[in-house]
Amino acid sequence: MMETIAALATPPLSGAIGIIRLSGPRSFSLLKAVFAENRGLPPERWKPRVMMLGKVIVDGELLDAGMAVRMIAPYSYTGEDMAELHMHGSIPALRAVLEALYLAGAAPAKPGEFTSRAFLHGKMSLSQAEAVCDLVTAETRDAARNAAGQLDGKIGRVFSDMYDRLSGLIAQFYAAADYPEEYIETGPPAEVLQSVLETLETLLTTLGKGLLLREGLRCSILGKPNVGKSSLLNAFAGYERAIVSPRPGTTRDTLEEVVTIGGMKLRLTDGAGIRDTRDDIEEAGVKRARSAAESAELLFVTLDGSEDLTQEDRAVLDLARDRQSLVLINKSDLPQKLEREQLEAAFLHVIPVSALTGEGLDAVDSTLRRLFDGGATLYDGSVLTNERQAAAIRRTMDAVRNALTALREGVTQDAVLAELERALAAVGELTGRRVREEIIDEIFARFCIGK
Ligand SMILES: Nc1nc2c(ncn2[C@@H]2O[C@H](COP(=O)(O)OP(=O)(O)O)[C@@H](O)[C@H]2O)c(=O)[nH]1
Ligand SMILES: [Mg+2]
Repeated sequence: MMETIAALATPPLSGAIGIIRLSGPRSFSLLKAVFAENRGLPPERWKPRVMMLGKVIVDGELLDAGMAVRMIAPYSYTGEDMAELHMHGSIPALRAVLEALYLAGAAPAKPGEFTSRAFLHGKMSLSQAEAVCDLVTAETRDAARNAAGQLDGKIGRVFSDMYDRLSGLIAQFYAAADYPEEYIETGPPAEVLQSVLETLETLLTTLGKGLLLREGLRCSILGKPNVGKSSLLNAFAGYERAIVSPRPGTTRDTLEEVVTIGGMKLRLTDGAGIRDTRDDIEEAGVKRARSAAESAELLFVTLDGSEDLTQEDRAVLDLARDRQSLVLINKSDLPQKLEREQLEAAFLHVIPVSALTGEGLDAVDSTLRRLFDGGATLYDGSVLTNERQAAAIRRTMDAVRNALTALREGVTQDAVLAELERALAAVGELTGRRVREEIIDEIFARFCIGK
């Protein structure tokens, strides 16, 4: 018998509403410990999936007015009996209700336990469960849309189709061995395997974009002191992330801020201005800024448009040569001195901006949009974002390739079958049909409580 779990499903912050979820066989009776429907109707008699108005009462003490709803197994998110209590988002009141529920016998839900129960009860596949986590933690519209597509089963259908094709093939091999006289061929094995390989290969090629979507692109703001690097970081972040000062050499540590520009998630770093210095702390900062720039996938080379180009600027521009970079000519609100022709000859994207007025930031936005595939990739759930899935796909492909080789070389059927079984096991890890408990635990541990 499964325990009945309870948790706060909304963030632990004060807000308009706070929702407590219950799942398990005792959901309805436990709800009675904290909620009284206005006409005195016990949850067991409520129409399922209809919100009931009532009072939140703990130990005879009125805590809130709220609404509650029940869902009857298997017609719920988890597939179990479930109840939700919608209260005002008052942290002390919500906490009191949770404590009362735990005292009455509910178990505190572990991270991801609602979704893992949904998976265990067959309400969703493993890739759909993983998509729940991706959707909740998505930071850009593309990431959210892709996760929603996967939640809808987009990638899961590919996996389960793979599973069916491989298990069909295995059955065919066994049938041929056991009942050669009734041997029915559903398709030439080599062709089935080849098409499985192609499908998986295509999926795997989307991983790079998927990881970018998840992890973001590392982008370094690079320039000599005082050109407005920290001001630009703040302008992109939308708040005063870094200290800005007219004094050169203010920023020493590297600061990172996750921002969305051109629909792209960027890990934007700002650091010390690049110059030769005798100050050993600043020197350490310059070193860090250089190494951040080296590992970055994109550079925002920043210049001060109100000044002539200096030797220090040229040294910075040298660092950006042959790198994916945008040259930002900052302080466009001031009278301009900097000559742009030479720069435009050497760099593809030279954009005047003003961190002060925000001028030109939209051009940075549209340039990035164009640079990074200009919306060519449809993030509709067909983009692989998950390393675990990628690893299982690689193992499947490896086994399928071995099976193909074995087939072609005409070795024993047993050898082919062993590889096919290995491929099936790897695909089973993708769908969740044959997945070890540790893997499941690991997946759901990434969730937050209440999901
Ligand atoms: N007029 C103007 N001043 C700016 C602009 N961006 C930065 N500044 C000023 O330039 C100075 C240096 O800015 P800061 O962001 O600290 O430069 P950093 O050393 O490159 O990080 C500060 O006084 C800023 O107020 C801009 O777009 N226009
Ligand atoms: Mg700075």
